[in-house]
Amino acid sequence: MTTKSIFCLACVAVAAIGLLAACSGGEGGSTKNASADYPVTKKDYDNIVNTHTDFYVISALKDLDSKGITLKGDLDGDGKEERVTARIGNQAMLEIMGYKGEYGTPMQPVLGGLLEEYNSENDSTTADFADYYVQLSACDLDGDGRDEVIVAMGDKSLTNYCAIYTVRDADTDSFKLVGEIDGMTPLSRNPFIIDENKHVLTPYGSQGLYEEYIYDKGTVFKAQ
Ligand SMILES: [Ca+2]
Ligand SMILES: [Ca+2]
Repeated sequence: MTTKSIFCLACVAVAAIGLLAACSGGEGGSTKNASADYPVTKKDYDNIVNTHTDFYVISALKDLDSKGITLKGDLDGDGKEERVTARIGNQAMLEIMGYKGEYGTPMQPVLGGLLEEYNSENDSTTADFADYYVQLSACDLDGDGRDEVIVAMGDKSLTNYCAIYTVRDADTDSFKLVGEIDGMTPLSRNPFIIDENKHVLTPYGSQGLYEEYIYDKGTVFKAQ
């Protein structure tokens, strides 16, 4: 296991925020409000994924309904809005969909089996998922001007996963899964932090340890 040590977890967050040119793609989404000097707020420590921007939506699984949550904005910079939704659909199944143009693409992240387990239990109020959340975020991880979509699910504590999708230049199968990351236990802070290099950090423990993942050339890999 490759790990990197720094002085403290808070230092990671503060340094990342200080150096960060905030994640941003195109314009036009009503939820998109990226800022280069995004202030440190309690909210930064209350998400599964911290992109240091307001460009995310999150909901407790028990609060999701048929309308669900939607992340919308021009993710690929073509001037048109894309949407990603997480909602409770038919037969109480949690559905995650990406929409580009007129077409929708089912997004079926593995998420350590969480999504499958949730849908097999078929009951959003089950005690097993009482403290679980789903979060949709977007950030340009490889600097090509197109946002990647990050679908995350977890309890912000022991069990957290995120799946990374690219937005393809096509109306069908527009959202392609390129990698998944198992989050660590960050002691009440974010399981995943996007740093100033747009790498995904997964902090764990109390000694400032984290693992670092990079998305580049169409794949997600662990930094050496
Ligand atoms: Ca677009
Ligand atoms: Ca990108």
